[in-house]
Amino acid sequence: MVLNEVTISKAIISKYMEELIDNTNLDVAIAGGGPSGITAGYYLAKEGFKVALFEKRVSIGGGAWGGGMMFNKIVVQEEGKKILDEFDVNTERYENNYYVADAIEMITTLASKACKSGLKIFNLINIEDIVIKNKKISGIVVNWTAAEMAKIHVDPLVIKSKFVIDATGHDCEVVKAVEKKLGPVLNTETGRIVGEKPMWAEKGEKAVIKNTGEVYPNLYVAGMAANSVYGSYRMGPIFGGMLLSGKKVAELIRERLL
Ligand code: 48H
Ligand code: FE2
Repeated sequence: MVLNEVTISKAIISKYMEELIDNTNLDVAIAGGGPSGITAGYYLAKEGFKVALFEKRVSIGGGAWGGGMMFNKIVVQEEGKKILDEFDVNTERYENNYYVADAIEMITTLASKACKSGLKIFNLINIEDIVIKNKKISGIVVNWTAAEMAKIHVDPLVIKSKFVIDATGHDCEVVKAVEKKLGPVLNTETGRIVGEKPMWAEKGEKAVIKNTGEVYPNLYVAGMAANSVYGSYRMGPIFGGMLLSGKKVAELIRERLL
């Protein structure tokens, strides 16, 4: 077979464009491909909803790749282990209720299962703003990460979505965009982003589940972003809360979509 470089280029361009167009009208748009975003995407896609995840970096996995201080292991507790079991990620018991997993195995397995369940992942795309109509979120505003990095003024495109999940981690970028544009309209104590508290693993892990929810009409927050928005503690490299938060947000949105 004689390989034609132009055919290879055309295959990539046409397939990508086809999928991008197919994902311009979504049930759920997920901002951020860390463990909470991927988990949410997996459960929603498995239910048959039209869901796409947008990740600004080249690789998904967020803060999980480096484990704790670049020792690429993560810890989960009993409840978190149950989710890793569902995904078939190996865990090893460490003392009573602690389980250790390989960070690389966890991310690659979550990502693989999520893609196979029907989640469409777009990398290298930054969610820079949101669409708000009649005091409700109705879409996301996207642009190439490269455009943002190069600081070149290129106008973005819009993806329509019934629900949006901010799973952008510590920076809670989507919620930040809402606050910047509309002021104190959030479903928090102050109406604004309260800001993350220092390290307290036990409190942080409990809070992240509780904080997972709707922060503005049709905008949900999950994972570390939930603790930043509601002003709760950080928890360090224990990831059960991220997985459980991803599952919880999927369940909450599922109820709204049925
Ligand atoms: C598109 C974006 C944008 C944007 C950011 O940080 P993450 O891993 O987030 P979580 O919440 O799934 O997991 C948090 C965990 O990694 C962590 O940091 C923990 C447990 N910390 C505890 C502690 O004490 O520090 O992933 C977020 C992802 C990243 O991949 C970003 O690149 C991406 O979101 N992202 N994607 N558009 N505007 N902003
Ligand atoms: Fe972190």
